[in-house]
This record gives sequence, C-alpha cells and structure tokens, in this order.
Amino acid sequence: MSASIARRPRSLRLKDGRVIHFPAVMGILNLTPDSFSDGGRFLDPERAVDHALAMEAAGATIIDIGGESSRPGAATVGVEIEMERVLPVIETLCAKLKAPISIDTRKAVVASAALDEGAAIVNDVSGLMFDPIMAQSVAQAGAALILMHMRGSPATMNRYARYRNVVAEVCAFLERQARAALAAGVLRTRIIVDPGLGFAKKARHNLELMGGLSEICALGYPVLVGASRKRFVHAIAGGSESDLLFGTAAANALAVAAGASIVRVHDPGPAAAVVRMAIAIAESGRG
Ligand code: HH2
Repeated sequence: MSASIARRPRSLRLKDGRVIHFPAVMGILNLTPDSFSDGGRFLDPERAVDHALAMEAAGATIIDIGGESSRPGAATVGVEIEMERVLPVIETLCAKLKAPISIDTRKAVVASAALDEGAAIVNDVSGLMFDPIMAQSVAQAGAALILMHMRGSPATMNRYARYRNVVAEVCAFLERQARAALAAGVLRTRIIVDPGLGFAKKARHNLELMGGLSEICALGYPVLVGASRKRFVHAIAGGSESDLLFGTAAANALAVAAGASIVRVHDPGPAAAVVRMAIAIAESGRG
C-alpha cells in the first residue's frame, strides 16, 4: 500500500455524530440556471429533491448543494437569490436524506442559514478568501469545512492561471488557509482541502495537480477532488456523454489510488463503482 493511501483519514465525524467513511462520493446538486454541466436542470425544487434522493440511492454519501455557479466567467449571485434557491431544498432534504448536506457557497450568511436548516458541511470554493467572517461562522456552528484553492473569482480566475510550481503553490495556500480556519476555531478533524481543479488552472495545471495529489494528501487533511465533467476532462477525453463519464472515472480512480478521500461528481452511481474498484486494488497490498 502506498504511503499516501496509508495516510488517508478513515472517516470524518460530524457534530451531530454522523460519520462519513472515506473514500466517499459527493453528489452535486446545482440549483442554478447557469452551471456548466447541469445548469437549469434542477431549478424546480421537486426535481432537485428527487435528484438528491436518487444520488443517495446510487451511492453518494454527501450531497453538495449550490445556488451560485462557479464556472469560469460566472457572475456573483445576490445573497437573497442564492438563499431562495438553496434553503427550501435543504430544509426538505434534511428530513429525507441520511447523507449529510454540504452547502457550496462563498458567503457566510448563506452558509449560516444553510447550517441552521440542517446542512453539516460548508464547501467554500474561495478557500476563506471571499468572506472574512466565513471561518468564524463555520466554527460557531461546529460544521465541517471544505477549503478549495482558487485565485480571483469565477469571473476573473482564468487570468490568474500562472504558476511556477502549481502543486507547491496550491499546497502552501491550503496549509495557510487551514491554519486560518483552525485559528478561528474550526476543528482540525473537520477540515477538508481541495486543489480546485479548473479554478484558475489551465489543463496542464489540473494534470500536474492530479499527479501531485500525494503531496496534497501529505498535508494531513482529507482531500476532495472535483474533476467531474470539467473542461480539461472534455479537452482530453472528449465531449460526448460517455467520454466525459469515462474521463471522469479515470480521474477519480487515480485520485482515490493517490489517497484522495472524497470525489465530487455529477454521476454518483458510476463514481461509487470506480471508488470500490480503485480502493480494492490500491489497498490490496500490491497497488
Ligand atoms: N467545482 C465546482 C463547484 N464547486 N467545490 C469543490 N470543493 N471542488 C470543486 O472542484 C468544485 C466545487 C464546479 O463544478 P459544478 O458544480 O459542476 O459547476 P458550477 O460551479 O458551474 O455550478
């Protein structure tokens, strides 16, 4: 077994006692009109709830809900609109899902409202860079926190895709932001880090980060990888449904083999099969 897999945390215990076992599959529920892959499909709350339940049945053990697209060039959405999109769905789902809900937002006020409705994890794609009170809001609620690397905002990030050593620079950012979260009172055992594939990254940066995942895992936090259907997968594997599915599957298998703890996906059924297979091989003692 490789050192990074041996280092993968076994699980994460949430404040309410629920335990997420790693490697885990996070299913994506975008309640947006403009997300790059599934924009507009789940704006109707009933469809959104049905889709979340179907993702859980297919193998997702976390459901990530977002009301603001972070695709390259996406504009910021007002707090009111973001809350209107996500809160009713979170409220309904909390009564129906076993899987914990993460709220994908950069805004502390949205995060706090979602946590009040029963979400347990905050997925901050700005890695605490957008809202100065995000860390303390998460700490106060005793929630788990996903810290993702990006530069600039979704509207501006592409112009910052310049690195000398992308793996080292992303690791330094994640380590620094994790320290900031700890200083604000977020529990060490509830911090997850994420290299932010596609966020201020060119295709080659994403590939280098995938290749350097064991270094990111060596930071000692569970690592989340979000490759699902992203532009670099499209560019390399191809753009048909099956190209994107298999391209994503390859990325997820290698991520899990390198020690990643969570894969964030649009298709949890195939991803769960990939994770089962990758883990069986990687942990066989020869992988
Ligand atoms: N990627 C997206 C959104 N949120 N969160 C984390 N932690 N990691 C990611 O890689 C990540 C993320 C973008 O993908 P998607 O949600 O499908 O699209 P959009 O942002 O357009 O809604």
